[in-house]
Amino acid sequence: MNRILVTGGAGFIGSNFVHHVVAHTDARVTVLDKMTYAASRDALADLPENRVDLVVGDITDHALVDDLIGRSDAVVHFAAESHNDNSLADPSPFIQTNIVGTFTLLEAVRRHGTRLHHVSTDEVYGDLELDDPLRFTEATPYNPSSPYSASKAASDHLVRAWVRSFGVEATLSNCSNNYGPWQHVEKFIPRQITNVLIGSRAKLYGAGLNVRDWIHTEDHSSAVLTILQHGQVGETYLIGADGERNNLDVVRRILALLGRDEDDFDHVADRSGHDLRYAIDSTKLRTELGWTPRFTDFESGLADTVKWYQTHEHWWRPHKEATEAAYAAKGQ
Ligand code: NAD
Ligand code: TDX
Repeated sequence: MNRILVTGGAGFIGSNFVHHVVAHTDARVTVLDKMTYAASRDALADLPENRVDLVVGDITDHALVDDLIGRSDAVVHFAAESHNDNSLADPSPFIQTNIVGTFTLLEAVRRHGTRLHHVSTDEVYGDLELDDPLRFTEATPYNPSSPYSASKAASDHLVRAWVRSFGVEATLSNCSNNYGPWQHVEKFIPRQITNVLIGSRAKLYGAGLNVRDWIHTEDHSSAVLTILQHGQVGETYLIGADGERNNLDVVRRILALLGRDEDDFDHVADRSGHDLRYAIDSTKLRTELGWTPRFTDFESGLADTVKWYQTHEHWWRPHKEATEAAYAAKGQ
């Protein structure tokens, strides 16, 4: 795999993956990214020009996608509309990018016989009770709750159908909640950190008892590269690092790291259809492909992330005001 096409490679997780590929392989990377509000050129800025190039374009553009895939040995597909709250406000771009975009890529890899890895989310499985002893596995039935997770579920089904019906050489992964540098301030952890940094208060949806299974984005990248290199075509792998925390605990930890009182947050309007708990059992990936996460100390990963936002205000500040205005309009 000398030439890898990374869709959505200017986003939070995609850009981390591009850095990971440059550091751990000899491959050349082409990023295909529409450069939506969620993309960042800065996140790719310090990469060697002879290893990485950026094509600004849309994954629903058949001709462009066909041309780029015809010149690639493998495609890693991160491009998506990724924020649940946005999907509740306007589902339309989620249908277009996440479903039609994935269909467009599938037709091109089918024509060219190109290896595909499809990046998805644990949200396709719906949610768990707080005291459910079982976690999500590759056998858990699909039960998505939001327009975002339903669009990702649809994209997963398309990939599986193209594997079975057309022999497309694809693998899939469903990962839990990522955190780390370059995550947009609309998402939970960056929103709370930057709220405190601008002198505002953290904002917790509902009672804050919802549980997310946090994984550092660098561990997500190493898992995706492992699956791309060693995964079995047609197989799905769940990616997780045993990082379950409820939102209230995470907010309190951020407040403590920034020297604020542990109750210095507001309870705001809950998300409609808010999933209660996600939890991943990643045994298959660990035992079959030998992957292990490296950033398993969530508290120290969170402390590093807080420091990163403290030193990158020039990057997130331009997005902060509009993001908060949109939340305020919804009572959040
Ligand atoms: P992000 O919103 O930060 O980045 C998405 C990127 O895709 C952006 O750079 C954007 O410009 C690009 N994009 C959007 N529409 C496009 C289009 N039509 N054509 C080309 N590019 C387009 O998202 P993220 O958090 O980095 O998520 C990346 C992938 O990982 C998504 O597929 C998401 O479903 C999946 N995922 C995310 C998480 C998480 O916790 N963030 C967890 C599991 C899986
Ligand atoms: O201000 C907030 N307050 C709050 O309590 C925000 C933005 C969120 N929350 C809650 C909602 C969730 O329970 O925090 C939790 C995490 O919220 P998000 O960061 O929006 O993530 P989530 O909805 O869990 O989805 C994320 O993980 C799975 C990513 O955004 C998805 O792309 C990924 O598929």
